[in-house]
Amino acid sequence: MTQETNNSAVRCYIGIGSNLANPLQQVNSAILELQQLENCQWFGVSSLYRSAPVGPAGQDDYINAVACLETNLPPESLLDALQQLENAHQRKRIERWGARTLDLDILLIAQQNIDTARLSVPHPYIAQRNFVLVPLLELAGDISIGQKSLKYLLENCPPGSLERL
Ligand code: A4P
Ligand code: MG
Repeated sequence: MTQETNNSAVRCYIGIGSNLANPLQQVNSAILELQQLENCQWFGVSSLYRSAPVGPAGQDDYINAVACLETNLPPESLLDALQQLENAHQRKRIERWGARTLDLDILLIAQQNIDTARLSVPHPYIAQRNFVLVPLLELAGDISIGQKSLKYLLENCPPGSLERL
């Protein structure tokens, strides 16, 4: 598929999550697939974490990680590419924050603020989730979101069970 691109590449952070159908395998294969994305240059991935579910009760624990890449895809084309990967993992959208085989969220695109019908960047819940902030800190210890450092956001984040694998 030919994709529209911009001239300059921007650094993006992608949240990876799974709590269905062998989550560890889902996340590991998503990491390989992200490395193959067209028009994207791979910069690496955090450790993997096991985290308690946020959302409807009765779900299994999640495996979470954060990946870093640079791309010259426009933001909504990057979202399209990530949603294609989710669909390839038989992702079913049944309930908000419900169990899923694979969730790929755009956490940050450089310092951009995006608010369209399909896309909010920075990801709206980034500051409430230690399973996002802790792996992000591994990759980008010195970045700020808005005016706040990652370390500050983490100190003020609601606690949640998180285990590095
Ligand atoms: N969308 C808007 N902004 C973005 C963005 N920055 N990145 C839109 C990706 N998508 C974005 O997403 C719904 C719509 O959000 C998309 O069609 C896109 O246009 P979805 O993935 O279909 O639904 P969702 O994931 O259930 O909704 P939402 O609000 O994105 O949920 P989250 O924030 O992804 O939370 N607990 C643990 N421990 N670990 C987890 O990873 N994840 C969730 C999902 C809940 N609880 C969790 C975890
Ligand atoms: Mg999502």
